[in-house]
Amino acid sequence: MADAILHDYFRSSASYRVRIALNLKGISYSHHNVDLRHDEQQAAAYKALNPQGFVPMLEMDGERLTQSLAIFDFLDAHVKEPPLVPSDPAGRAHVLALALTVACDIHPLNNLRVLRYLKTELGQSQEAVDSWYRHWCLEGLAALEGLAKPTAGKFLYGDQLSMADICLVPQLYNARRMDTPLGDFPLLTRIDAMLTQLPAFVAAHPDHQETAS
Ligand SMILES: N[C@@H](CCC(=O)N[C@@H](CS)C(=O)NCC(=O)O)C(=O)O
Repeated sequence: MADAILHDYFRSSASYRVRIALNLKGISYSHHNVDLRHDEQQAAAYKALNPQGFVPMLEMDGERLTQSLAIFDFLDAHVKEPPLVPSDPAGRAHVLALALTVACDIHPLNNLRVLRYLKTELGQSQEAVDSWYRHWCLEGLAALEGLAKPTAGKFLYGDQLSMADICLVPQLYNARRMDTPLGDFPLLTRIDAMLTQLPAFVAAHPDHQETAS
C-alpha cells in the first residue's frame, strides 16, 4: 500500500480523529501542515485539492479523501483490523449515532469559521463567542453521555473500541481548551482518561505533532 499523506493541523479535532484511526490501523503516513491560524485552508493551492477548505484531507492509494467519518469508512475497507464499527447492524447504528453526535451536532457549531463569523460579521464579543462554544458543547456532550450510558462498557459502545471513541477524545480535548466544565460527564471522562493512555491516541495528540507550538 502506498504511503499516505495527511493534510492536517495539529489542533484540528477532525484531523486528530483521523490521526488516531491511521495509528490504530498501523498505516504509515506523512503530514502536510495546513495552518488554520494563517487561513492556509483557504489558499487557492489547498482549495484546488479540497474545495471545501477543511482539514483533514487524506491522500491515499491515488484518492483524495475528505470528511473524517468517510475516511474511517475507507480505512475500514482497506485495513480490517481493528474494525472501527461493530459488524452487527444494531451495534453499527449505535456507534454511528454516537460518532455523528460529535461530528454532526457538536463540532460544526463550534468550528473555527463559525466562531469567527460570530465575532467578525456579527460583531459578538469574545465572551459571547466563548459562551456560544460552551453552550453547544455542553448540550451535545450531555446528549452523548445519555446516549452512551445504556450500552457503554470499557468503551463508549460495549467493550470494542470504535469510531465513537475516536470522535470523543478530540472533542474533549477541544472542550478543555475552551475551559468547558466536564464534571457532569463521568462516563465520557472515564472513557477518555483510559483512551488517552493508548499508544495510538498518545501519538495522535496535538502536543505530540511536530508542528505543535
Ligand atoms: N465534517 C468535517 C469537518 C472538518 C472541519 O471542520 N475541519 C476544521 C478543523 S477541525 C477546519 O478545517 N476548519 C477550518 C475553518 O473553519 O475555516 C470532518 O469531519 O472532516
